[in-house]
Amino acid sequence: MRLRALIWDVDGTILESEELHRAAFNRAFGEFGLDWSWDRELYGRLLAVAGGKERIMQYAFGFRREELRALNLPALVPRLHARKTEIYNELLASSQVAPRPGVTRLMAEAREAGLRQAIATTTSRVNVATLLERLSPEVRDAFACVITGEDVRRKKPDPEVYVLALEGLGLPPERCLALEDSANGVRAAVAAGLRVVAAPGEYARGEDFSAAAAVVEHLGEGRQPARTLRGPELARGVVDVAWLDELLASGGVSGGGA
Ligand code: XBP
Ligand code: MG
Repeated sequence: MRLRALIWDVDGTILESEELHRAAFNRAFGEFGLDWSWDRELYGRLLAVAGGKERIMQYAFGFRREELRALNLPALVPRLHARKTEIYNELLASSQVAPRPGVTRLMAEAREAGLRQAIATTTSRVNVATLLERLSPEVRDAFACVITGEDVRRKKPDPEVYVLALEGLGLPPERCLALEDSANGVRAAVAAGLRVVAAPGEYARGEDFSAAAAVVEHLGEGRQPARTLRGPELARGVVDVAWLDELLASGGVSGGGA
């Protein structure tokens, strides 16, 4: 089998978590006495910037310039983001948000097939730890390395996080596949030499996935078969190891929107 490893994005890919992030940001703003509130439409635009601290800075400079003088952003943003992260982890630990269809199935299948697995995310490390706590032990232990926002100087669409994940796996990109939900994430993985399967997340639908080797509705499982939006058909209604290996061997079809 050509395929040796899967590299997983987190937010939007493993689970639809951005609504929990958005709620955490808004609650932190309120606790800090800021009359900032990110609705879905604005948050969808702000997600073009990966990384919560960077996103807050982008918002302050882009939408609250008149307040900048009164705000000591370099001191405020780290404290504000640290509180947001605490709130996010409380929400994640108590929420009913489950992994997306097919995610835990494919993680377990990949482990059974002897594939190595890694995580490459721009979210904060503690967020990933809380998420993994919610997965079964055999799935949680399947990850050979976890690269997070704290491990990189430049976040997606920069390839750094994927380059570090490949180093952690000790594998060349040609033997791996990345799983992503956003155009930024696809660009980061492709720039690291990887082929990518995109399953557009709730905030990323309509983005440009032309650089992905294939685009699917989601990864599919028993009662929730998945459709291909671009690329090889899912004959069994699911993204499984055999389909991924064939995609990699075929050279992957990049190009053409989905
Ligand atoms: C998504 C992100 C993160 C989260 C917020 O990460 O860009 O910034 O939106 O988490 P990915 P933080 O899709 O790469 O998993 O506030 O911890 O950054
Ligand atoms: Mg993502």
